[in-house]
Amino acid sequence: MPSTADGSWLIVGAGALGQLFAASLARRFPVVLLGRQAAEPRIHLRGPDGEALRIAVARQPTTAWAADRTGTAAPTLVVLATKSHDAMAALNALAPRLASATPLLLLQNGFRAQPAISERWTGPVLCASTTEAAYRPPPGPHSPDVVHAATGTTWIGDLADRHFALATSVAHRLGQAGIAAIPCRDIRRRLWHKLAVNAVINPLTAYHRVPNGALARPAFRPRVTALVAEIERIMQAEEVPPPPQGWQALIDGVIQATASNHSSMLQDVLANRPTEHDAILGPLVEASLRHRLDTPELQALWRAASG
Ligand code: KPL
Repeated sequence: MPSTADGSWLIVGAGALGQLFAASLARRFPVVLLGRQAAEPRIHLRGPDGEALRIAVARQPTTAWAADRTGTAAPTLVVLATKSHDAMAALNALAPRLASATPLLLLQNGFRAQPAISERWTGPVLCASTTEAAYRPPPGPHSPDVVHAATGTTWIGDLADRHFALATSVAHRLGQAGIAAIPCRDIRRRLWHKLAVNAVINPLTAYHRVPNGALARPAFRPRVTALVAEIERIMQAEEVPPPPQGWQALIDGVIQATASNHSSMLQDVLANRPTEHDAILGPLVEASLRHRLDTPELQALWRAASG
């Protein structure tokens, strides 16, 4: 079983996070970034202090890489940075060219791709929960490809806690590339905590087309607190330990800290892209049904998001 993250990494998905990871890693390590389309072999990144960086990155369309039979070296790790609903199809397209023990690192939101891919893939599957903030600005003559709005922390572990040495090695390489990363043994808890935050902020901001901070306004408070109370009961039933400050304070803290952000779901809605509502709300809706919990606010959000 591989336990190091040496060698060349393949990053799949040229969204904000995929480009941020690729640009950061490419300055020190061999990396190839795959996206839907052919693209210039460089990423124009605006850093958190406003600095403009142009970083050389090897890039290819995913389909071209998958079809290449010329025997280019297989990657030692694949970072899946697609949207949650595209992750399994991306892996299936690449699988014939990957060694069956190739480790994966999943960067998806929610809790859909993580259990499904952990079950399907033959090699180790690491999951990440990150607070790195990055977005793709609207295209323009001087627009960067990606804006790294704020640095954060990336937690890495696998759902069965079987690959801590590998998680440590991957976190180490990310740290060397300037992405602060910490291996952990409780990634499921961390993913569910992030899911709770996203389940409140993303659908409400996307539905009402408001920035995250609007959810602190009196008009939204009754809905936010009712939703948090439902999520708290689901988490208890699922035996997900609460955050030390409590669920309401956790979620209000993120609303405040990201007040001027457009949530990723609002960005998807505004850009007419499919949203991640299934990956974010689906696991909570299913858990509430499993435990026979009455969750009217969650059900209403689910209906609005799926409709
Ligand atoms: O992760 C986020 C997202 O938009 O997906 C939050 C934390 C809500 C920040 O916008």
